Amino acid sequence: MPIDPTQPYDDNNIFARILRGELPSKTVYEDDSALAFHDINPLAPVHILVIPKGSYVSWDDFSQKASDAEIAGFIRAVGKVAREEGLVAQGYRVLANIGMRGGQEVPHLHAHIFGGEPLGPMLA
Ligand code: IU
Repeated sequence: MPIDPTQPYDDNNIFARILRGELPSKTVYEDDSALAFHDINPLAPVHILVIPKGSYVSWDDFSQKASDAEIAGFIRAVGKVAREEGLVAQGYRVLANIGMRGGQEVPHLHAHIFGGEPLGPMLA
């Protein structure tokens, strides 16, 4: 069920619980500002989620409230994960779903990284 991106941050959303170590994830990368892990329902041979460590529901509040350091850290983490996964030479896709029409289901900002095969014009 897509979420309302203007809702207050829910400390018990699934990604908050992963960040606190209360739930497991297949982590591929972690630094001070971001965590990256394999999506449990991969839609491509490589499907990784990158999340900021700060408590942001969506791109909307992240882009307004996060510090420049948090934003830079998140963007750099996405690029680093793609490089470490060997995706750069063949290309890959970064996608963030935002709110109802974007189809966002988890109310903690996440960037999807897709790769490992030709992706076509758009993922459904
Ligand atoms: P969305 O952009 O909010 O629609 O994507 C949420 C993603 O989180 C989706 O691809 C799920 O498969 C993924 N996911 C996950 O990796 N682990 C979980 O425990 C849950 C969802 I819930």
